[in-house]
Amino acid sequence: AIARDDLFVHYTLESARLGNRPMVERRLADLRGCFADEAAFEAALRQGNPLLYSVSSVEPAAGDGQLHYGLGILQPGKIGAEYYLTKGHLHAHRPAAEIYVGLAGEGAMLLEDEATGESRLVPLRTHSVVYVPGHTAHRTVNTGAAPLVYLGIYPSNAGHDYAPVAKNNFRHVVIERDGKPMLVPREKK
Ligand code: PAN
Ligand code: ZN
Repeated sequence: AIARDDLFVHYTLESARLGNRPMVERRLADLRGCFADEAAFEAALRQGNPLLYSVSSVEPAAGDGQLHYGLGILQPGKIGAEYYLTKGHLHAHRPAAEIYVGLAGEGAMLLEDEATGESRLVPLRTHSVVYVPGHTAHRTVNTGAAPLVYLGIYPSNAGHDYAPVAKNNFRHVVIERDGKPMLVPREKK
């Protein structure tokens, strides 16, 4: 049977930690290559190596039909005009979809269809749910001034494949323009 502390898990929005599960922390230096403005990235890194996001996960059981979930907290900030973001990934099991539930703060999901390259920017905020289809690279961005807290729920066999995004990044970037988030094509290097 599934352990009792995997049946009921408490979290707070402050720590955004699921029970006592370990938190995976991603700092600025871990995001090398993700931001469009490399000079702004190196300049920010010379000032320090802040925590950008952390995720704690609950994995009650593996196998057909089972679910895993993770609680993420993404800090507000920008590198150049580009909002703080997660690395982003495809699921190793490509058909695996995911549900994101916004719990606090204001942000968005950048979705990119692996087959067509079509990009979409979908708001992620309190009292909203985002459906991430299978075969879709997904990245979370914080477009607000407060931490963005969200829950991601996915099939236990989804897995993470970071390699395609690490190699090609996303085709679009989410930047602030006139105080508002905007999706623009990434400039070719
Ligand atoms: C999320 C992500 C979380 C961190 O739980 O793993 O937001 O983003 P990266 O994994 O891209 O660093 C999820 O989508 N799980 O499948
Ligand atoms: Zn995912």
